[in-house]
Amino acid sequence: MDIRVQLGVFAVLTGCGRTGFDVPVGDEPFRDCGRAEADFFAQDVLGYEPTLGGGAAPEREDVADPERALGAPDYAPQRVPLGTVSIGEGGRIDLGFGACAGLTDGTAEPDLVLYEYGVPDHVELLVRPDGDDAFVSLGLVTAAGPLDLDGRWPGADPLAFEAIRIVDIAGQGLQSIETPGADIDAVELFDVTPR
Ligand SMILES: [Ca+2]
Ligand SMILES: [Ca+2]
Repeated sequence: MDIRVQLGVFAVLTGCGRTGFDVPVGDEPFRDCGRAEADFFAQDVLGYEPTLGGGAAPEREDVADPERALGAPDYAPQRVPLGTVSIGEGGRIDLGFGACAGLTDGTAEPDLVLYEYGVPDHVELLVRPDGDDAFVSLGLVTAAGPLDLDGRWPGADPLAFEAIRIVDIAGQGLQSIETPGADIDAVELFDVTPR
């Protein structure tokens, strides 16, 4: 190769400039999973079936809105909307995390918090591992407070999960026709990873 051609090739290569890591993305700051507070809370309603267990749908309109389970906890007892969604006697709700998946820490420390209003109900908690189609049951939990998932997960730790399913156990907890089943305010993740 002629020296001038070699220099030309070198100039073209170095003229490429920025690598893929620092190419500007418009005026918006580059945002991936885990930078915003919202990434650590449920972001999408994937399913809501309050009558699945054969019970009636909630009588209060505001608690029949599954989006009340999204974002940071905002339950307020004297307000309409209350800030919670009632999942119905034996009903269920499926929630996703946008561009994120929840990530367990591989130890017995908590990985997730279920925020529930009022008397703690028992629910079945299921997770859908990242990239899978099916939910896997992690057993019965009390639907209030921090939960370790690793001790309940039959597979290898840590677990990345893209969605959770909360199923109410009928016939227990405070039974009300206005707000039947577990009353979910929010779901918070301790750690996340991009899906
Ligand atoms: Ca854990
Ligand atoms: Ca809420």
